[in-house]
Formats: sequence, C-alpha cells, structure tokens
Amino acid sequence: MNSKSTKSKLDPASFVVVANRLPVDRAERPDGTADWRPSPGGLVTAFEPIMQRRHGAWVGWHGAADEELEAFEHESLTLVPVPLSSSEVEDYYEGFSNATLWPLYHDAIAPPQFHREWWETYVKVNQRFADHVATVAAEDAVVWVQDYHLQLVPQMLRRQRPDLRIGFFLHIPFPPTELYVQLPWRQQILEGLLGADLVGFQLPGGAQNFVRLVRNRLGLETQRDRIRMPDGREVLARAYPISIDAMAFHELAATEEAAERAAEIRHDLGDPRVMFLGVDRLDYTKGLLERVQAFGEAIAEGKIDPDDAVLLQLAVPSRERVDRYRQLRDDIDRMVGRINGEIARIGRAPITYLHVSYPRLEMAAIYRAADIMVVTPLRDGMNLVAKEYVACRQRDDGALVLSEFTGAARELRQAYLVNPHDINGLKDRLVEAMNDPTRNKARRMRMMRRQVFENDIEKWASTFLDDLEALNGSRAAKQVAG
Ligand code: ADQ
Repeated sequence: MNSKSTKSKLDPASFVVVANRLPVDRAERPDGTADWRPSPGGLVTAFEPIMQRRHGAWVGWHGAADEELEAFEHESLTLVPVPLSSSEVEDYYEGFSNATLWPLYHDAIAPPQFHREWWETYVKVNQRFADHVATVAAEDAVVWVQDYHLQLVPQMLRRQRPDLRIGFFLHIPFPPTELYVQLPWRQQILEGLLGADLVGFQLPGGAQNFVRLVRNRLGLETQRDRIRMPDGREVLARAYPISIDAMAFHELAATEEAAERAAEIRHDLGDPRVMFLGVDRLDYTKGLLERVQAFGEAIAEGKIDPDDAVLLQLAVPSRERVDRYRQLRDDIDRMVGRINGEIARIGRAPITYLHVSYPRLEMAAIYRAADIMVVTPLRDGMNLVAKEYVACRQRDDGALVLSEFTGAARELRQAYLVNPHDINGLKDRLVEAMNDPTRNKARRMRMMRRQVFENDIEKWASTFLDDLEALNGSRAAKQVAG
C-alpha cells in the first residue's frame, strides 16, 4: 500500500467524511516501519467513487491513543487523523459513546450510565473533530458526519463554517422520546444534530422520534420531515436504510476458492445436514444468549437432532474495556460450555463458538456454507450480517431467521421473523426454518435477494447525497432570490 505523509499544507477537500475512526488500520511492514491497510467496511466502499470523483478527505481517529499524526494520502484518499489521549478514549469513546449513548439508544437493554466528566470530554472531542474538518473543507464543501460519537459536530461546524453543506447519519436506532429524555444533555444533542441540513436515520421511526422531540422539547415548528430553524434554515430528517456492496459479496462467494472453503468448513463441522450460523460483534444488543439458549433447548427437547445439525457462532470481541462487554463474554462462554458439555459427543459438539475476525473471502465462504442464518438482536439499527448472508446465496436456497427488532426486518419481510425475547417462539422459528419445504424457502429467498441487490450501499450513499445537494440547492436558490 502506498501511503505518504503530507507534511505540506493539504489541498482543501470538496467532500469530507467525518467518523470516529479512519477507514484504515495500522500494520507493520517486514522492515518494521508502519503502514496502513484499509479496514474492511461498507462505508469506504460506498464513498470511494465519490471520494475519487471529487477531492475527498476522511477525518477520524487513527486508533492509537496519545499520538499525533500528520494528515497523509492513502490510495487517493486524504486521511486526517484526529488525536485522542488515553483518558479521552476512556471518557469520550468507552464512556459517553459506548456506556451512555449506546445502551440508551438501544432501548436501555443495559442501564445507561450518566457521568458529567464523560459528557465534558465528549464536548471537547467533538469540538476537536469539528476544528479538523473546518481546516480541511473547501469553500461550500459537502461534509458527511457519521454516527453517535459525533452528534455535536454538525452544530459546532456550522458555527465556524456556515458555507458548508452538512449531512449527518446515525447508524444506530434513535430512541423513543420516553427513553431519550433520560439523557441529562438531551437538549444539547438535539441542537448539535440540528446544525446539519439533513439528518439521516436507518428507519422512518427514528426520524419521527427526532422530529417529535425537537417540536416538543425545543418548541420548533415542524412539518412532516421538515424542521424550521429560528435562523430561517430548514432541516430535513429522513430515513436512509443502509446496505452493503451486495455484488461484491456475491461475487466473492461465487469464486472457486469460496466454494472449496465452504465445502471444507462443512466437512470440518462434521458434514451436518443442517448448518445454522450466527455472526456478530460480541455485544449485548445482539441477542447471543437468547440464540444459544434457544438452540440448546431445541436440542435438549429433541426438536433439533444434534446428529443432524450444528450451530457455528462467530463473535468478534469488541469494546473489551467496557465492563458490560467483559461480563457478556463470560456469560456466553459459560452457556456454550454448559450446552456442549451436556449434549456433545466425542468429536462432535453441537455449538462451535469462535472469537475470530475473518477476512472478507472467508466470511463469504462461511455465509455460502450455511443453511440457516440466525440473526436475533434485541435491538439493532440495521444489521448488515443479514444482508451479507442473502447477497452470498448462489441460488434461491438457505433461510434467514431475523429479529423483528432489527432495521433489516423492515426490508427483509420474507425472513422468518422472530421476537428474540420469546425463547419458545425462537425455538419454533429455528425448527420451522429447518423443516420448511424447499419451494417455500426459495420463494422467500428470491424476494430477499431482489431487495438486497436493488438497494445496495451505492444507492444508499447517492440517495443521501442527492437529497443533501437538492436541499442546499433550494437554499442557495432562495438566497439568490431573496
Ligand atoms: P454493527 O453493530 O457492528 O454495526 P452489523 O451491521 O451487523 O453490526 O455489522 C457487523 C459487520 O462486522 C458486518 O459487516 C460483518 O461482516 C462484520 N463481522 C462480524 N463478525 C465478523 C467476523 N468474525 N469476522 C469478520 N467480520 C465480521 C452498526 C449498527 C448496525 C448497522 C451498522 C451499519 O449497530 O445496526 O447495520 O452499524 O450502519
């Protein structure tokens, strides 16, 4: 990978993405010097063409605390690292972002913690991100701010740079009023988001929650998805369900290599008749315990035959410095151990549970190998795993068991939808997905494949950006006219 540090002043960028993390991870060259590798993720894929068409920059933390780096070019992208100290990582990232906002926005599945020092650091760090953007953005540039870590950035940026067109997208759910109002800094966050011209959510429900809050709590005038600001601006709040690079996943899964790996994986799992699959970040919102429990009970009750079926569960550890995540990891380890201990025979465990992060090709092979994908979050903004599984089908086969509480459930209506809190219902759905006649499964999968291919990440990004430009077009027109 060719990365070169640009000590010289950067050319101003006409399109700027701002996210907590830069889209690269540091790797070491054989000679010990540092290099950067693109971190896998749909966002980079979505923005790449736009970044190349316009002069694009990405502003974000580079992942190491207490280190300041110069901006650098990486594969035609300008990357602008924002430094964070270790105490800022604790208070802004692990604290306010992941122990206050994350649980609060996910239905308070875990109790959100409110600490004033975390909030103060969140404000300080958001300001730093805004300052970096203000320095790199060209006159009239389009800036797209990503996610819950940076909800104050739109307002902070607008104060410094009223010329910019600012979009914001929230990747996680926006909670109902009753929950949101617990937040001691509820007003500041609403005002922070209202600095944007366009505020995007995964689902219409999130956009409606937001509009209702600004009307009732800030007393602003609203009309459907439009909010009138005291300064005469209009802010639009609308849903843009995110997706994946469906064709890239499909093509990866279609390769000879993936086909061979898929066969090998099934063989290594003991050539089961039915392979169930779970793929998640290890997070308490993902419903891992419920899934494993339902699978274990279905086996114990003879509804699923362990000689016939296995569950492969991949769970990449995340946020391991947050207490609640360590505790979850122990709970799942214990539950999987208990189920396997009670039911397994030598050489054959019903649940294979792995904490490994795999490259894309291996993921595509695993999806291709699986007969039944089980996605059971208690709350999830979208859930890309469900869409990745569908994209990796080579025919209208396989089945998706999907929680009603994911954003994806609104689009993938033909999945075997389930309430993951209802363990008996979940068990029944697993069994139904396993035993449903092939033609029923094919009908469901055909429609889901169409949905995923017609609504890919490229469409998501271009719809959002077209709306953002159109809005500003009309604002500019009004200014010219008025
Ligand atoms: P996440 O909560 O991280 O995303 P999700 O949408 O499922 O959840 O994305 C997880 C990604 O990690 C997928 O692309 C998946 O392939 C990858 N992954 C998981 N396990 C892996 C493994 N073992 N090895 C390699 N890759 C693995 C947040 C929100 C979601 C929203 C997305 C995008 O919580 O609701 O869908 O952002 O907006």
